[in-house]
Amino acid sequence: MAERTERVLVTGALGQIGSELVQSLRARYGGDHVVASDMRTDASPEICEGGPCEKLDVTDGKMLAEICDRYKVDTIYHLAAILSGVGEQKPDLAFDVNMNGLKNVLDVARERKMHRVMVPSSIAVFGPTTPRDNTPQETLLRPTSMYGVTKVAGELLCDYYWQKYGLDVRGVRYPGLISYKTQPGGGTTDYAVAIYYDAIQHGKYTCFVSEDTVLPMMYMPDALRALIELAEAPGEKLRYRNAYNLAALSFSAGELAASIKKRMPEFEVVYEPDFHQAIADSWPKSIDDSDARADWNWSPEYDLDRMTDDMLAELRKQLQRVGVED
Ligand code: NAD
Ligand code: AKB
Repeated sequence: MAERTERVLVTGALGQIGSELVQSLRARYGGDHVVASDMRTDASPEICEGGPCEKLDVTDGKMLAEICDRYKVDTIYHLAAILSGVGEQKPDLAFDVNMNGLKNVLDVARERKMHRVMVPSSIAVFGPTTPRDNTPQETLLRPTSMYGVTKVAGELLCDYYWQKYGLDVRGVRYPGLISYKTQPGGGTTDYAVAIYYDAIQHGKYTCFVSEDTVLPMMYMPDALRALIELAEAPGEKLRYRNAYNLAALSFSAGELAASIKKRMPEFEVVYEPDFHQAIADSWPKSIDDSDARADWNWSPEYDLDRMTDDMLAELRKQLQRVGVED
């Protein structure tokens, strides 16, 4: 257990990242010290029996403040958001949740002089005019999706609260995240998760981006470790407050399919690109994360083969547990 006694609030805690991050934080700081919150109420027994759980819509600043006061929260991991796919279909909702929700979190933290706020950003901050290979930390940020627009504005807002009020805000630009515990919530990179589910459950998958689409990705254990390591890094070493480029894997949809096919030779994929393709085409293929490596010793552990072995084994167990697979 870490030395400092933290009192943490996780927003969007029932999502792809939150459902796993809550468990990691509770293992580290103690169950009672980590409040899981989401506007949804379908928390798994694992989440709601392991510590406090609250229904919280982050666009409701009053409720957010009330929960922070009740639990004496001093650190927020702000994960509540609308991702790129849903954001293109519901741009007003994406703007409201991603901008007003973030502003509420930053204001509540500043007013209470909280210890720290962690806010994940995304490769969605980049756009078609950004260099697509080995994308640098500091570069053009002119995204074409509503999600990307809110992520750039969110990064700037976090910088502002750090510079103007000294609020200790930290963040990473996550690539697409691949995991087996909770399905992703409506992003462009969701195909890289769905392909594993469909390989096991149906032996075939219809992919919504083309075979040659290359995007940066990361396996969830690396993603969780990155956020916690950054949160615990000495502040004086951090040159960027929101947010650090992070890299782990870069592969095409075809290469991902091939890594599954190597282990399941009967597996078939067809490619039927839809509206997600334009978003994917506006994002980088690979990321330069040398600043994260230099400032807080970031280093990923999983390559594509190791991730595929783990995903297939863990997902099979998971699906058997819930009775979907024999
Ligand atoms: P997700 O969609 O899986 O989960 C988001 C959660 O937020 C959901 O449980 C949803 O119910 C909740 N939510 C939505 N609106 C809310 C509101 N108004 N109030 C409270 N809760 C609300 O998302 P995720 O993948 O867990 O992403 C978490 C963060 O990480 C987001 O900021 C996202 O932009 C960022 N990120 C994720 C990825 C990825 O691949 N998963 C990649 C880059 C960045
Ligand atoms: C999405 O596809 O929207 C997310 C992301 C990369 O931010 N997975």
